[in-house]
Amino acid sequence: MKALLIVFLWVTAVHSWNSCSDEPFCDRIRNGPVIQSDFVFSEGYMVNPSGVLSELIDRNTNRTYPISISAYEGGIFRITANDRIVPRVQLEQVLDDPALASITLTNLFNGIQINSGDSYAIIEYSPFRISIYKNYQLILLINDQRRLVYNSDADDLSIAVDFTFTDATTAYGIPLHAERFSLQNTGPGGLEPYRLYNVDHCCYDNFIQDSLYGAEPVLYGHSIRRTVGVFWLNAAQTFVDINRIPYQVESLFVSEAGILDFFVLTGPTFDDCAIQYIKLTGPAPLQQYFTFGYHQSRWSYESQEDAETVLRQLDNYDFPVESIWFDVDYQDGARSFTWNLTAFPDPVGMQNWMASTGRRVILIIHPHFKVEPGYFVYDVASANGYFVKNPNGTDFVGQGWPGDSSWIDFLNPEARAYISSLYLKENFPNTTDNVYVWNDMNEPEVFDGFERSWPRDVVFYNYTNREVHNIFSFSQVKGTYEGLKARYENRKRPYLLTRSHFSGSQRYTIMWTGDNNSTWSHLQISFPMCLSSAIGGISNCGADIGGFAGNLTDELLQRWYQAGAWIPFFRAHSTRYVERREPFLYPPDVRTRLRNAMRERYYYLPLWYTLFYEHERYGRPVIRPMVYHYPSDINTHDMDNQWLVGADVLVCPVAEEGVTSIGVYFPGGSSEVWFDMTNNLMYYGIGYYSVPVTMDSIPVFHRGGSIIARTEVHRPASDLMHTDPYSIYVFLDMNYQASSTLYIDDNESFDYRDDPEAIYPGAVFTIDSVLVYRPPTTYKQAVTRDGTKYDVVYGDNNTYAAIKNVHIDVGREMTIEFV
Ligand code: NBV
Repeated sequence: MKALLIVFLWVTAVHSWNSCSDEPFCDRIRNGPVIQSDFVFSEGYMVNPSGVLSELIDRNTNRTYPISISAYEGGIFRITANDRIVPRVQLEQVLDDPALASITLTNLFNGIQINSGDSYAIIEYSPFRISIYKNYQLILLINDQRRLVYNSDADDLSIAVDFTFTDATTAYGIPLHAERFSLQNTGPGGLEPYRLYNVDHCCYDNFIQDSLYGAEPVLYGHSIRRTVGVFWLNAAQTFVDINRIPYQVESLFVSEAGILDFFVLTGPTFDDCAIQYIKLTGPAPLQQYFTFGYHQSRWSYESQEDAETVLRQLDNYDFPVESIWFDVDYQDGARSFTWNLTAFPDPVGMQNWMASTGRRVILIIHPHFKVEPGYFVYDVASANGYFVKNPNGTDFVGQGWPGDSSWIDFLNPEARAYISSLYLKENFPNTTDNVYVWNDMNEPEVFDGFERSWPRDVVFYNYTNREVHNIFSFSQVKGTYEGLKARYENRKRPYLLTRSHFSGSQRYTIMWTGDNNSTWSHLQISFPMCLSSAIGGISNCGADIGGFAGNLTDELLQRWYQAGAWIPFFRAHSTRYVERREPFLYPPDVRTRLRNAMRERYYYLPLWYTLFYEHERYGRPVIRPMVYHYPSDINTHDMDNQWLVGADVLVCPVAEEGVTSIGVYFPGGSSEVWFDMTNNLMYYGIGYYSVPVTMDSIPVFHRGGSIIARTEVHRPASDLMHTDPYSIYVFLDMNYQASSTLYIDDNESFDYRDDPEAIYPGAVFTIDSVLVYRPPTTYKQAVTRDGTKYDVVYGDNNTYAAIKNVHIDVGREMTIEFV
């Protein structure tokens, strides 16, 4: 008998996160009737060496705003219009002191033209509009749709501008969202705009425009011909609409407060734009070598015994690891800068023991402090007015880990300096030289607030939360970084992880994508999230390996480790509410695969280190979407399920269950060849290809024309690898050429900045093998500069020619010639 069951489902959206329609300022500007504004750029301008100053006149209100248009080095324009009526925050501290460029000015019929290098801006007086040109091509229109809004009433400080990327078919950037790399169309009647307002948004859904933990308001428009960027320097709640129409991307930025202040990154390539953005907001300083290894975390390792057992077990089972992370439970009643000495009877002993094994201790520190007279931080902060305030001037109190809590006003330099000083060894009891930091819950988060956030009218040093919300964490991590630097008397590079971030945070910290779920979908979304973060200036990004919330299958965990090994920040972390999942807890076959994934990471530590060094020096992101290096190949434009580490390593993770093959896109056309060194296979730049996969690994390919130096001796931690030999793999391109850079230094100090050619006494750099892929079949010997000869052997159907088990010193100038 068949039964027909009809089920009606009513799904009511649980709407706990604000979107534009819930925010009156945005609803009015974006969803209300479009009122074309009427601004005029005054002809009475003044010229200076790098720009023009004038007045912007709102003809509807007759208010005037001082406006400047200036050029910065490297192809960047900045437009700033300030407010005379209501003093407003200017975010100069976010910038890394970018250098101004010189301009020349030409008068036009209804405006002026400002030239800088190969770019120029045409400013039309009335109606006010700016057109940006690069190499005589129009690339961006500002206020073309006359959506410019500048509200200057005490109860409404909102601003808005429309941008039209006149040569663009896709849009990227404005992290952090749980979204594909290529942004979706939003617009009235369609999706809500992307929101930038730092909030704790645990276990977020995917493919949404909701805001998450951090905000980098930089948007890129891209076509096969060019990339153009807009960096919206505003720390207030902001909504961004994207409208992809044929050959153009229209965008509307709406902010709740702040001045009108934005930069145009004129490109013309993706690479140029990313570098221009880093010129403005600064590169991430090179982290210590150990930071690129594997990190073990969980909320929480609740006792010293627990933590020590975890590390011992990792060692017993031969898993390499760099650090153990201590979540809130190490503290005494969630008071920052204290220890729970019952659960951790000998923190110093524990730290020293971990140091003796080459491992670091990472401690969580929150921005909220227990309201408790007698707690030393509370006493100092409350007596000196270091906490953020209610509008009536009293300390703002909300619920945090320790119950009633108040939050440090990190925008107040004195308050920030006080907290910085607490990181000094003498002020942080029971800590040793072996401590680094993790700043959590710094959106900031308050348990009893709407969206777990503060009221907008909480008062900072100078401004309200409404105006500076998104730079709270930026200001905190600046203080933490400075505190750690002082703690180590400048000897060691600080290491710091933050959950919340803003443009420029990369100068102080690395970040992670917050509380994700242990699902395939969250594994998949972690790739575009970190790729977007990378073009938003923070390359050192990672997602909790295995996912934070929920239990997961062994298969998903293995795939997560395999993929995570190719994302900069490689840390397993989970909530206390899920089963323990340290790698040694699994059956032998799973353990082997997890270990292999981790070892793969360690083989490539020299690559990660080199790329982050180059990032600091040149500004390029470290992980890159395919479109970054193949901008004119339209197939790459929406691609985010595979990515490039640097320019030369192509990673194609398996992020679906039960898969036996995956489609890999090999870019570059007939001039490129990609090498699979696990299976000794070559793929030409042929487009999509179905590559077989097993549970044992994920496909990774090396670009012909590159060289990779791997460290292949298995060690418990990276500290123990510093004198290990390099194995060199040379992947010849179609012209039988290859070149790359390997960067080496002392792994922890700042000395590399003083002398790029520094010699590190005692350092040993040797090579134990050289494999040349796609070799001519005529090689017989390899001869070093000093005349030593080694026999060449051919491997696997002549896929490579090699010298193996050699010991060649490369600590001085060296050549190895295959003849
Ligand atoms: O400190 C506990 C967690 C932490 O494990 C996680 O990584 C953070 O994203 N933390 C959030 C606070 C959770 C508050 C409910």
